[in-house]
Amino acid sequence: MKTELTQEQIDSYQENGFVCLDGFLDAGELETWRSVTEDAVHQRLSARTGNWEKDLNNQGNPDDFYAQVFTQCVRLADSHEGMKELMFDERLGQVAGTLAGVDGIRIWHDQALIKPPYGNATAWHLDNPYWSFSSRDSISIWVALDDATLHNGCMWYLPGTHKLATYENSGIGFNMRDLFKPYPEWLKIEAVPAPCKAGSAVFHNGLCAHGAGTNMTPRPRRAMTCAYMPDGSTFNGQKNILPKEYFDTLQVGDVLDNNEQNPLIWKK
Ligand SMILES: O=C(O)CCC(=O)C(=O)O
Ligand SMILES: [Fe+2]
Repeated sequence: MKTELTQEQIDSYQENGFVCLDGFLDAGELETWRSVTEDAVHQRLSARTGNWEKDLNNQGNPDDFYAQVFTQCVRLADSHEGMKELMFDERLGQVAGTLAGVDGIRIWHDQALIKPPYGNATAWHLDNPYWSFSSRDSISIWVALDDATLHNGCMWYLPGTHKLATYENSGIGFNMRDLFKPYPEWLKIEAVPAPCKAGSAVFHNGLCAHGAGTNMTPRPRRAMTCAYMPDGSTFNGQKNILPKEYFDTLQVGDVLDNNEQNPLIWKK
């Protein structure tokens, strides 16, 4: 794992709200991430229906637009030991924390995102407004398990929007342009694609606008991702991925420091 960061990469992340680290995983690590992700996704989908192949292709209602954006599996580390080992790697927290300029990193949630062959585009959106904490320093890693290209739905960003975004959000719906309703001035910003080789990692700020194109190939575009919360972040009242029993114990303003729910994977 290539964990060294140049000052230029850190500055670029801070300025643009995203940065691509080419060759983040070596060939052996990439193989491990691929097989662990595949196993964890199959396990999760078979737990859902007992037939992962059907589920992989027909998530929920197959006619739903969103089912064909990607197969989405959240919090795989909760139930898969191999994924837990990958996600709890302190080095991931160190790279994320160094880019974000924070002293500690907790896992918000991991997430496998597999855009199917000829799958729909991922509409422009912000991540942090979905989550149960509000931080201008939240950060996610997006690891390409296949080469991510302009053809198969690589990530795209609106640079600098992490500095402008409020917590208003449009959700991820059918319309690519919905995010521009609360932020019409962003229509003037030129989007930047982040194509990268398999094994590369793209990091983005949870308030940086991003989306992905249609997959115009007959192969899936697989990514394994994890969203991180800066240590010390506080509860904002939203449930998101928190289990009900834990959510019910929280008051707005409480520090989210439960290591079962949000493991601290790195501290400066
Ligand atoms: O993989 C995609 O198409 C979208 C990923 C995304 O929105 C994210 O990682 O926050
Ligand atoms: Fe996102």
